[in-house]
Amino acid sequence: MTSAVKLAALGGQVSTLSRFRGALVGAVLGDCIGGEFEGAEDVPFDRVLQHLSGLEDDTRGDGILQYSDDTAMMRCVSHSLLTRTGFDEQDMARRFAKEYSLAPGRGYGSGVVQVLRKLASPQLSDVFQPAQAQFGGRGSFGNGGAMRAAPFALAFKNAADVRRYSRLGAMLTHSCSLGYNGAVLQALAVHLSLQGTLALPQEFINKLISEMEAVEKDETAQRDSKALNLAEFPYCARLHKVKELMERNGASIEEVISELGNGIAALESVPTAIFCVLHCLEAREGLPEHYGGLERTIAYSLALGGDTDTIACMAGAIAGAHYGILAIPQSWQRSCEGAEEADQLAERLYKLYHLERPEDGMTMSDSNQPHSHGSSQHPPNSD
Ligand code: R7I
Ligand code: MG
Repeated sequence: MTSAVKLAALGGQVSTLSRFRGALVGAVLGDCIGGEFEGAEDVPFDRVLQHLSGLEDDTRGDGILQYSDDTAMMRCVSHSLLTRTGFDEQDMARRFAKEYSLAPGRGYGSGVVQVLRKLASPQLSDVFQPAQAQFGGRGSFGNGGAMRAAPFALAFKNAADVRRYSRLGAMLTHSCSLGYNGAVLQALAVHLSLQGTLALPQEFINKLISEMEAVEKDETAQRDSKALNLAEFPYCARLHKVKELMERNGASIEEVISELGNGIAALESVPTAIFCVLHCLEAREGLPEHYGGLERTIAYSLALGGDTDTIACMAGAIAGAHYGILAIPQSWQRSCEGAEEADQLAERLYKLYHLERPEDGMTMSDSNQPHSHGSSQHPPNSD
């Protein structure tokens, strides 16, 4: 039986609007709800559950949990892809810079703010250049490219486009391969989840491993992992650990943190987010029985501590694409700033995804160079 047939047999409905809405709203919720524990070392389940039950209190008002840079930048990505009907690096870069200048206090990484300030310069012609100057010229390996990658999976149907544009979109701020390949992995995970692949978890993880084997073959990726003293094919190595932890079924929080990480580096957080989703496909000890899979995923991501908002944001996008919008409690949505807008953006991205584009069906040759990649059918505008 082919995968598609197997998924159909499992009743997996493919790429429904509900999945698109779930993905973007799930991401915003992870960001807003996860902010409470950002940087915490040890987060007992009791504290997580107390925080989450507080969201059910109607007297607290709407939008009380504010979003951070994760959602701020994801909004920019969505608006840019929608306005330009595709990827336009100039437009996206300008939106990042403008968003940062209007609301600099959203918790941006300390390095990326230098990039965002440079991107605001009207004299700048190469929008990839400021990112390349970061960290002694190697670029950032932070998870800032990955945290905002979900909309690429919602805008492009073909895996090759998802890979290509999530990479370029990340390179506007993160030019180290560990940074942009984390974004590619996150976007591919959302892409597969939208198609119902999480109904077969082994297939999901194996597919991600084979995708990343191709991605990490790249010469720059090989060079960067060597320079940073990492294993060859570092994302593949982490994804194999995810598989081992899944097979162990019942790994402790401490084991998960020590084997996968919970930090601000993309390598220490994207595979972790993927594990959170896979681990929470079934009921878990310490989490309420009435919780559905999306609630479990967000709760579990918070319990890992560390970069909780970003890990929950990435896990929320992947899980939301699997369970759909109806699995997200209304009270959680009401509590989070930006959830309503994310829902509307997801609906518009759904239309873009299904739009017939001239390049559909053509084979895309992936290039290592960030230039000459505007897929937009319009010249950059200045809005
Ligand atoms: O990756 P980025 O946008 O933000 C990462 C996290 C997210 O959780 C955000 O929500 C925010 O809270 O922070 O920001 P960057 O500044 O590019 O990278 C984040 C941090 O990773 C940097 O401030 C550095 O501490 C570290 N880092 C590096 N350190 C040494 N060498 C990233 N790249 C390097 C490097 O090459
Ligand atoms: Mg964060």
